Amino acid sequence: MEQLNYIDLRYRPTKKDLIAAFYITPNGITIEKAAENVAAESSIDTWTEIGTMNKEIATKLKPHVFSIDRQTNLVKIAYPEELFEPGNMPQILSSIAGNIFGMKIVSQLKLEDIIFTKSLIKSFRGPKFGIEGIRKLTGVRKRPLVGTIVKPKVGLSPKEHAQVAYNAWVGGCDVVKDDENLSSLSFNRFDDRIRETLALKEKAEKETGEVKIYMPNISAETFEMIRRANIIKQYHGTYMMIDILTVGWSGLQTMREIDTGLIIHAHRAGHAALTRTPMHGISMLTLAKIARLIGVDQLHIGTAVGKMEGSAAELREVEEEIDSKVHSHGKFLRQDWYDIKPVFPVSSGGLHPGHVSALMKIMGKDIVIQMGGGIHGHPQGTTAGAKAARQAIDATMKGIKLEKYALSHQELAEALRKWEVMK
Ligand code: CAP
Ligand code: MG
Repeated sequence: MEQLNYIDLRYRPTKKDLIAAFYITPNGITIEKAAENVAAESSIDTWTEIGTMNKEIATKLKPHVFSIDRQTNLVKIAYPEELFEPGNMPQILSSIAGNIFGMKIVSQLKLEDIIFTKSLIKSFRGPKFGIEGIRKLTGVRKRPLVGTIVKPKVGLSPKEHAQVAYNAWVGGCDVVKDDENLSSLSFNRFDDRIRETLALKEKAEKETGEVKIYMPNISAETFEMIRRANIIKQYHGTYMMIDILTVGWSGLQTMREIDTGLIIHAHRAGHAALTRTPMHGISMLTLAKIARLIGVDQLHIGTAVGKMEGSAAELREVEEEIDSKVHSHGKFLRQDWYDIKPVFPVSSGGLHPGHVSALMKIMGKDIVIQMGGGIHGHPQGTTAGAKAARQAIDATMKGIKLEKYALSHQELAEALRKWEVMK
C-alpha cells in the first residue's frame, strides 16, 4: 500500500478524537513533512510504506493533521480514540509522547497540550478529594493553606524531624511535608518518622485547636509505597506525598486505583527535564492534566515569584486547567473535565512571607502556599517563621499591605527585614 497521507486541513475533529498539539521544529524538511512523520510514528505507521498496511486500518485508525500554523510551527493532530487504551496512561503517552521526540526529522518537538475525549476522561478516576474535600477535612474554608517543608531536606533523625514539624504547626502552619528526596534513609527510617511526627501532629492539634496535616513522602517501588501508605493509616495520617515524575505514571495510577483513602499530594521533582525547554519536551500544562486525570488531589505548579523558573501567565494557565470544570484557553478547543474533581494548586519554591501578597494576586486564594527556607530561615526560628507566614496571609485576606501589618506583627516585620522587603 502506498505511503498514507496524514494531512487534511479541512478535517474537523470529532468528539471521538483525542487532540494533541505539538510545536514541531523540522530538521531540514518542510513542516508538512515533519508533521506527517510525527502523526505516522505516533499512531500506526513507520518511516516507509509497508506491505502489511491495509485500507481498513488506515480508515479506522489514521490520525489527521488538521492544523499547521506556519508562524509558530504549532501543529494539531486529531487521533481516533480507538488508538488508546482506556485507563492506561503509559500507553497513551508511549503513543503521543514516545518515539517522536527522538526522530531525526525533527530537531525539537514539544507536546504542548492534550484534549482528552469524554470516554478517555471517564476511564480515569480523577481526584478522590479535590479542593472541596481538602477544605472540608481541614476546616480551612476561605484562605490559602499554608505549609512548610522540613529542612534540612534530609539528615534529621525521626525525633528531630517531628520536632521541626511540631514547631511549624504550633506557629500556624496547616501543613508540613517531607522533602522530595526524603524517603527511608539509614538515619531516618520511614516507619519511625511517621510514628514520631504524627504523634506530635496530634499534640499540635490539641494545643492549637486546628486541624494539622502531615504529608509523608512515600515515593519508592510500588509494593513498598503500598506498605508505606498502610503505615500512615496505622498512625491515623490523612495524606501521602508522591514524587509523580520519578515514581512514574504506573506507580501513581496504582496508588490512586487502590483507593487508600489518603489524600494525594503530588510533587513534580524532575518536571523541568521535560517542561523547561520552550520548543522541546512536554509542557507543564500537559503534565498537570495527566496528573489530574490519574487523580492527584494537590499538585505543585510553580510560583512565578520564587526561585524556580515559570512565568505568571504560564502559572495561571496551569492553575485554571487543574481547578476548572471546563477550560478553554487560547491555543485549543475546550477541555471538558465532566465529573473529574478540581486539583488544589500548590505554590512552593523560594517563597518567604514577603511574597504572599504578590503570589495571591496572581493565583488567588484557592492555593496551598509552602515555604521551606522562608519559614526555617526566619531570624527567630521555625515557629516565628510560621507565624510570619500566617500573618502575611491574614494581612492579604484583609487587604492590608504587608509592611503596614508588620508594624503590629513583629514576626512578619522580622521576615520582611531579613528578605529586604522592608528596611
Ligand atoms: C521548596 C522545595 C520544593 C520546591 C519544589 C525545594 O523549598 O521543598 O521541593 O520548591 O519546586 O526542595 O526546593 P524552599 P516546585 O521553600 O526552601 O525553596 O514546586 O516548583 O516543583
Ligand atoms: Mg523540596
